[in-house]
Amino acid sequence: MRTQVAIIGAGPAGLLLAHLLRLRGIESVVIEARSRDYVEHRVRAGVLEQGTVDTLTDAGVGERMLREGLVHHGIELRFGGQGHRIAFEKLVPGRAITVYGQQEVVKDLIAARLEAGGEILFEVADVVPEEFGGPSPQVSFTHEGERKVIQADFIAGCDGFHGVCRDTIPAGVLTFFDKEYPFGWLGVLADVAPSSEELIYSSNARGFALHSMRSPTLSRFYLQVAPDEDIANWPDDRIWDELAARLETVPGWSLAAGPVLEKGITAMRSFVAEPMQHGRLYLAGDAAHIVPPTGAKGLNLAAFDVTVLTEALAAWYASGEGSLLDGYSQACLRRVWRAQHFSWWMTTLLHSFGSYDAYDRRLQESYRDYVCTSDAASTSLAENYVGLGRYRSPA
Ligand code: RFL
Ligand code: PHB
Repeated sequence: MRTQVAIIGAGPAGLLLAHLLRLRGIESVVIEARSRDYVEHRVRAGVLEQGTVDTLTDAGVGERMLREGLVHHGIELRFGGQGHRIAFEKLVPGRAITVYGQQEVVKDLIAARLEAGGEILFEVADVVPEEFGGPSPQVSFTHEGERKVIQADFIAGCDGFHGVCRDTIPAGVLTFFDKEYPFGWLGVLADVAPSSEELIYSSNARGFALHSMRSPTLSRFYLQVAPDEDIANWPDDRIWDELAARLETVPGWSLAAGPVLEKGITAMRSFVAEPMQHGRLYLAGDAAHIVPPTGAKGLNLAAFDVTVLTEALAAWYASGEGSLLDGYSQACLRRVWRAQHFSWWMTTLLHSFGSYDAYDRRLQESYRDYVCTSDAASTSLAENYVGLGRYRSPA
């Protein structure tokens, strides 16, 4: 099999890259370890920045998102028995977020690719990116019981944090930056109308809770839990009791409960691999960097990486000009690090840390008070949350 770009991973990064490349007349083959059904039903992110919405819309895959996505002009923070709205329309006029499930983005991208006659090979195994140090990289893998090889000009490693691409880069080439947090998130999808029009990020002595949503009839929640927590310890009644205890902190507000459709626990981690490329292998999305979900940045960063990579590959195919490809990592990392800082900062602001002493807790309270009462501090939160335009390294 021969193609121009071999794309490993059919998450948002790999699928969007394949779609953007096709719009530029560049061929690719996407290979994915899981089944189509699995990737289309994996519940994950929900918040799209304006820039991500614009990218999907401009690429012709935003029609359902524009119809079904929920546009939000603010979020609520709840601390100390009070709610405080971060009003995007006032602090960052003209910018908003769209709440639309990641698996819906994935479904839309898969549908667009298959409709255009593009190829996605699902349920591949033993994937090995090879020869990317030279001009003729290839990817070998097993599909339908047969060993196969894709020969390509370039390999895009879009295989997520636990993928194989990053680890095939020779030792010593990459530098890793890593931080683990002393908690995880228990995520819950519930068949109940949201109790709030906007997202609520709430924190009290019991810990952090987030009320999000997927549609007018589906709610999404997260609870801070121990990093090694066993989901078996969280029967549905306990989840609703704990959500109520952490969210019903504002007088007169109550949480509606309903059937739990899905629940799972995710560890919280920050990670960056630098540079995001080696030879003709380019890492994009979670394969290169992850953030704790508190700032809702992971999917948005993945979308940004692949727009940069598309432009660089298009320039190379148009004229053989390689400077954008050489500068790919640098062009992405400035935004990556802004999102790293923002996600760490939101996480630190909103969670309970067992290691905190009385002094640390007073500092955290002071910062929460500042964010809720200073326009300068809440504008900083708002502009990072909605996403910083086309924030990238100067050429
Ligand atoms: P993905 O989505 O992990 O896709 C990688 C794909 O590669 C496949 N794969 C392989 N395929 C072939 N060969 C191999 N050897 C392979 N190994 C793996 C995998 O099966 C998979 O299909 O990475 P990608 O495309 O970079 O996308 C990144 C996003 O998924 C991620 O950053 C976000 O989900 C993070 N995130 C959020 N991001 C936001 O922007 N806004 C949010 O509101 C938000 N909330 C969240 C989140 C992530 C969460 N979890 C579960 C980690 C909330 C949560 C709870
Ligand atoms: C979600 O709806 O899944 C979601 C929203 C906001 C976050 C993280 C996840 O910060």
